[in-house]
Amino acid sequence: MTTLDDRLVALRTLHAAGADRIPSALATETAELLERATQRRERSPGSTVVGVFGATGSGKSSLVNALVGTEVARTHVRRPTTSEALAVTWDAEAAVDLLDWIDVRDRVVRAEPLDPRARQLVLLDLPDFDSVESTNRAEAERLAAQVDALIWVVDPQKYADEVLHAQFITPHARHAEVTLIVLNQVDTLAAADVPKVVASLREIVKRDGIAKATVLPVSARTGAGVDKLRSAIGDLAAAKGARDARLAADIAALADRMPQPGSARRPDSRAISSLIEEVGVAAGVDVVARAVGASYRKRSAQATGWPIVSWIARLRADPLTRLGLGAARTGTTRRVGKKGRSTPDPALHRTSLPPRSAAARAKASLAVRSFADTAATGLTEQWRGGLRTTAEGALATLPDALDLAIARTQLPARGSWWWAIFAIVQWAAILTGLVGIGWLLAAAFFPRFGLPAPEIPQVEGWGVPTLLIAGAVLVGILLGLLGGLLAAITGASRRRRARRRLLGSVGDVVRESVVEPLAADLDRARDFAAALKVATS
Ligand SMILES: Nc1nc2c(ncn2[C@@H]2O[C@H](COP(=O)(O)OP(=O)(O)OP(=O)(O)O)[C@@H](O)[C@H]2O)c(=O)[nH]1
Ligand SMILES: [Mg+2]
Repeated sequence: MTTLDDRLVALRTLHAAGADRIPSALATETAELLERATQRRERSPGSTVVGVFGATGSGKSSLVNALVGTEVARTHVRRPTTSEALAVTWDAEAAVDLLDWIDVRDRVVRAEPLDPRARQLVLLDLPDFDSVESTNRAEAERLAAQVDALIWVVDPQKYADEVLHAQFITPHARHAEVTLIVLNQVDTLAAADVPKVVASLREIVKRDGIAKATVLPVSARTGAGVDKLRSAIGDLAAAKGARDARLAADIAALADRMPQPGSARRPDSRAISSLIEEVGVAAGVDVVARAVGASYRKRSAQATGWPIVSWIARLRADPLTRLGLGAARTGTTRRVGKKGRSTPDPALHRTSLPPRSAAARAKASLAVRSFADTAATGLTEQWRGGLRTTAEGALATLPDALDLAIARTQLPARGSWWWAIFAIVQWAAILTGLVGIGWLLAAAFFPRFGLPAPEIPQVEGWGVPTLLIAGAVLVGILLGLLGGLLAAITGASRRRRARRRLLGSVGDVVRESVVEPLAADLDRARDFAAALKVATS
């Protein structure tokens, strides 16, 4: 069983989740209804306000008099007669608050209740709703929204009136539980015609949307049927549920007019991963990862290459530094620059990644938009539009956030332990080579200066100094080749690791600024749909 409290909670959800997804007029009505429900529930919980509505001359005032049993309301042949609402109460104290709130000034207090169960009844005689006086109509409409139960009074001439049915009864189709339809002036019909007119009226009301309406034939003039009407009013007042039933019907009627959001599932992890991949590639993850590999290879060549020529490598700029992602910014240590300036804070610093090409930017935008569209599948147009707006909002902040995330990513930048060993061996080889050269030079030139030439031992017919030189050159070449191979292998693994880390950073940004806001939208749609179900049940 759905209680009024459940419905009010649902209505609050509809208001919050539906904001800018439902037409603004509906949003305003929702806020007004929430306010009205709160106001009504704070006042006279035991009272039941029953309003008597109808066209001018249908006999509303006469009927109120007949019900009360004395002339409390003015009736007249001149039209319209009643221009201000009149309240009849049987417990003046209990209803004061309520009557102040609904702003009915004209009040009479009676002693003898029209039904024993209706001591806390407030009966309202109202101006006509189809009046030539627009203030009458406004007053009737205002109170139709505020009373707890509605009595529609029609007469045999105008019971099929279009205005009454289309503009008043149909919008209150949800209010059947708190609605009585009274066919007045049955004394003007031949007795045999009464059931026919009642049946015809019931049929029309059915078409209005009220399947099981209570239609009571009465005559205010002769008093026929008035007792039955009194007891029907007594039923409404006795249950004391009219107030809640009315508010529940208001909520249901309003919810009936709200657009369905449809239903959609949250994007799965595969879709999220491929979005991150696409956005990451567009943001230059591969450019940076390749630079990490190239930087490693360059530094490795510097450290392990043939020392005589490896200084040439030193002249080339480090590929990472060229991107504004120098080793100092990416490693754990922060170096102080050559001129004593400290390296810029990565949080403030932008990478100098080549400005993303129009094509790359378009690709990232497309990826985000199509992710949002896929996520919105199953939602109705209004809600899809909402997700699209969210995606556009994310796209506005995404490039900067990605740049920052890339700048902040800790890239693998340390050297390798084997560089030192290679360097030592390289230098040892060079020294060995120099010894060989010195030896040969000594053998050639010492005799000229009258010095004894050093002896040159032979191994397998080769002079030892020559072998030393050849060995040094060979070791240099071999180390160069081996170092290059190791640097290529390690560089590739550094590149892959850097790519993984960069995609990790990109993933954090994409999750926070794209996936989560869209998921929140989907949750909103789901909450709205659930609330709609409760409100209309
Ligand atoms: N024959 C007959 N005449 C009725 C009956 N009820 C009301 N009348 C007459 O219809 C006329 C209008 O009655 P009111 O009670 O003033 O009608 P109303 O609906 O209050 O009209 P407004 O205040 O102008 O909206 C009066 O002349 C009544 O005497 C009825 O049951 N039978
Ligand atoms: Mg009247």
